[in-house]
Amino acid sequence: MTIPELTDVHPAWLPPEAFRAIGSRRALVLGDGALTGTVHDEVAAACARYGGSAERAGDGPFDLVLALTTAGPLPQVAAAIAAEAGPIGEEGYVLARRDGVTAVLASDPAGLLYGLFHLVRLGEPAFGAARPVERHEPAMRRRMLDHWDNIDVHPVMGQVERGYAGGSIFWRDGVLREDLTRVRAYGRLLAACGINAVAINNVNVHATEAHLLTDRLGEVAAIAAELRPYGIRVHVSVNFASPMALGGLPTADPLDEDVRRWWAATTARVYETIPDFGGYVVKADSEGQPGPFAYGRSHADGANLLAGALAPHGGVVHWRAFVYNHRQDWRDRSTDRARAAYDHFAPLDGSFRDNAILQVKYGPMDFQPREPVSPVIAAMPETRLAVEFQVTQEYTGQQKHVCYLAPLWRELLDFRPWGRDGRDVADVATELVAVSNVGDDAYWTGHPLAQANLYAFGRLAWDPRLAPDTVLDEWIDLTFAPAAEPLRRTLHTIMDGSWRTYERYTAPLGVGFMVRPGHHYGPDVDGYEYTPWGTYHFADRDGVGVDRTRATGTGYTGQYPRPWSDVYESLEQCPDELLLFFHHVPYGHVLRGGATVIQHIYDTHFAGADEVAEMRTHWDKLEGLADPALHTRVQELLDEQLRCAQEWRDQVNAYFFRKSGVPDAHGRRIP
Ligand code: GCV
Repeated sequence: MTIPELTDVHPAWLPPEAFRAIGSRRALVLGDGALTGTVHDEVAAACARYGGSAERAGDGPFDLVLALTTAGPLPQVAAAIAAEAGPIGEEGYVLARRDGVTAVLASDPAGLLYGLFHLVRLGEPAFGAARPVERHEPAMRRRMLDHWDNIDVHPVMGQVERGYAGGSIFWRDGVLREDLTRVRAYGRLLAACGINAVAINNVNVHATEAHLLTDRLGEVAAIAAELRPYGIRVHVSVNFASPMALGGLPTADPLDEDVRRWWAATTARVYETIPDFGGYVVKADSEGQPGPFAYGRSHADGANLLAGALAPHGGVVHWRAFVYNHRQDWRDRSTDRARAAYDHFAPLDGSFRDNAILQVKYGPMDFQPREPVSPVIAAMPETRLAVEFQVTQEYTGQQKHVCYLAPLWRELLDFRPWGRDGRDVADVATELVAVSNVGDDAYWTGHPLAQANLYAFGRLAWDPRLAPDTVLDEWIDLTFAPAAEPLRRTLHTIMDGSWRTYERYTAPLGVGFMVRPGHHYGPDVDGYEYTPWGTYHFADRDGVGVDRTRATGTGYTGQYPRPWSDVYESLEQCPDELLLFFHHVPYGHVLRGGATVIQHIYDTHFAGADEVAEMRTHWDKLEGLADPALHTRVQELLDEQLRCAQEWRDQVNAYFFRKSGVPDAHGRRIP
């Protein structure tokens, strides 16, 4: 296989330079299987560039051995390391260096591939001093990206729903792209950060895309062929009403025998074409998508129908828990969108088949920069759970703003629903899924620095205990290899705290939204206030926030186990950053941090916009240290981020000043 090299696309975290250390070695790659072949081809390509050699057999001497433990006979050093390491788990690998030989060993070829990319991350230090045996195994068995790509260009959403990096890398002008080299290069980038599954189309499955399941299956197979050499399985979003739309049946009732037979036969055909097909993703009874409610059936009935069709082939269904009433009456204060997923799904715990995975957004609302962790995560001990993140920055600056999301994700993964001594979200989830931020843009992600979010998602799905700044360091070292120190320092200065900066200049204290309706970019404090979408802040002249308490509000706090049900219920204990998510308070309410709510709003909005101005100054100083085109692109985007942050600052401050009449304690200008 030729290693994909693209001249018109930024190499992201795999520039040729990242392979220098490996490419100058005498390497042996041992073992069978297609992925072992990929490992060999990667090493051989690096060696062709940097003067090393890559063998598949021979006596050596070798200074790098990448081998399956089942391959024989292993060189002596590798055999000794294998004996010391003992059994190695699925997709895992061990790494050690002794007697001048660096060895990566795995029991399956996928592990070898991940081990190779670990060597790439280490670079020259992998070939320096002796290293004891290190074991690496993924925390999550599936580490998946969902693409919200359409085949056709949607009149409102464009081609990629909530995509900020151009068109789809899969389709163009309504047909599969002729040259899929970029898809293969994408697979390579994903494998290098640990991703092993991709759902290729939007969860809102429109008429054209529904056909990927049947007469356009060849396109799925072609994409799968590009991703397979990098260990990535392809999944497809399906429309629950497919038996009617594609099969001509009068119903899509999950308990109907003909419907069952249709899904079984259709799924069997999928597997005849793509034997390693991953499975289906379903958004049902949500934002206009069809689902089991139409037939008076439950979501377990719906999910189990598809799980049943997939089970004989080893596939899985990802069934999304994002189910709520998007036609709510804003006058009705008793309906609370935040409650919806728990109310629908918690009673169904234990009734899903083994190969049905409930995919839950990290928060109860919708990918806001600050939300409490979804209570569904603690409520379904008998159900396999995937937690869903949003790498695409729908609500976090749309890849025009720098917003490094790993610190947010780490907070979510570290959250302990049962309190200090209980398990955390990373322990409870069996999988992590995220909406991809990639398109046909020359930097993959629109904003060049948004690449770091994609990289960090993969790394955290592999190891949720990694520190965000360590992951950022990895990304910097690979992407800007070799990274000059001022560049590294400045990127940290700009990116480490960028999510908190974004939070400061947008909706305050966890209340969320306040974005322009529809496209969700930029401020509009009342944009959603009198709409059916269920995303309100209830600001009036006296106060702001949503009362979700049991005592006087919607009762949402009761969906959490102790201690959080009590902590969130209590005005005194509720964390400041979530105060307005849980409570409606007067503007003069004093936060745990000491400021009043209104003064906090003013202070954070002034501070957030100032921080963006500082980012801009820091970035300017890098001229000459980063690639000129990349430097200019980031500079232009920082101009836009600054403009937008100032707009947020002024709108939010002016809005609350006008509502409350309370002046800023520091006398700053509020328009
Ligand atoms: C794909 C939000 C987004 C929608 C998205 C939906 C979902 O509402 O704005 O574009 O639909 O989430 O996650 O299904």
